Amino acid sequence: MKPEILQLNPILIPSINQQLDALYTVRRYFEQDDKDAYIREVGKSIRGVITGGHTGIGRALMEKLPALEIVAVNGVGTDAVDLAYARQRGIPVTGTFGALTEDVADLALGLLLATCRNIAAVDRFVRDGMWVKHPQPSAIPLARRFSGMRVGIVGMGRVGRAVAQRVSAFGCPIRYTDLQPIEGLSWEFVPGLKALAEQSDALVLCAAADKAEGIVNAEILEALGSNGFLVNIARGRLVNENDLVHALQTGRIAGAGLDVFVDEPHVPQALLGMDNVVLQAHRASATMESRTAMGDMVLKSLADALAGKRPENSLTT
Ligand code: 8YV
Repeated sequence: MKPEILQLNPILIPSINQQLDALYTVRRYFEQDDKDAYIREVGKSIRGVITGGHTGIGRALMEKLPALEIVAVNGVGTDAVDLAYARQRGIPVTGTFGALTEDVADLALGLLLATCRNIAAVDRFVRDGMWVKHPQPSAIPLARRFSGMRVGIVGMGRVGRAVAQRVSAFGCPIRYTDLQPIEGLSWEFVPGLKALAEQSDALVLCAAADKAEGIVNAEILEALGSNGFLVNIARGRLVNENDLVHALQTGRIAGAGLDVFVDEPHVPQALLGMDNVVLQAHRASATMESRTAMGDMVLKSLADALAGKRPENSLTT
């Protein structure tokens, strides 16, 4: 009999789904209307869970899976998983560390450029026929030069470093903050987010959200200043969204490029009408390449755990 796996989010790579189906009985939780009834029906025999970084899995659901041997996160953020409870039960929780770094960093660059150069707003201007109606150059406000901007990176893990490498090519002085300075990095460490914001023209959030909820608040945005830009490709809850909306509405910061939000897929209504904000739909790792590499890592973690081996990427065992 094939082991039973509970899949909390869809996987968009057909070859990964084919391999999962060949090896396991895949219970597609995300397709169920009555999820509680479904868990009552299949919960006892589930040996593995696949979940997304944003979805994670809480204690309440894990408690209903008594045979659970692994939680494989199809992503790198494990902030939505109850790691302490998994640890207590000896359940490995794995992530796809390293598989999506380049694509997430690429999107950060895209958002930096798009925000500073008003790419999305000007695209709308052209599509809406406004260029023809208002051909005078003054119809579109001048943008800001990204090359040479002082970039502050919040969280210097794999993604933070990949962002730093990319912005170096634009001649940007780079500083970063993290829990502590990271050995072997040539970029300047700044202790404290406020000090980093004061010394940056653009802040890029690359930090894990586990213990950093709301760290970007009114005070930090004020420190970033009216010429400053914020890019978030990490987690929405790193930012106090009300403070961000207020800072954008009142010109306390210049603009924002956001891939992630507090209550996805809901985006604060006020942001939708702002031309100095570029919005994405939690897409930073959404490439064929990353998602294939991520799926391969999920398959490997499941296979290891269900064969009684400690998966290499386990954070809890
Ligand atoms: C994914 C993520 O969108 O890695 C993460 O933590 O949030 C994203 O890469 C998600 O995990 C895909 O399910």
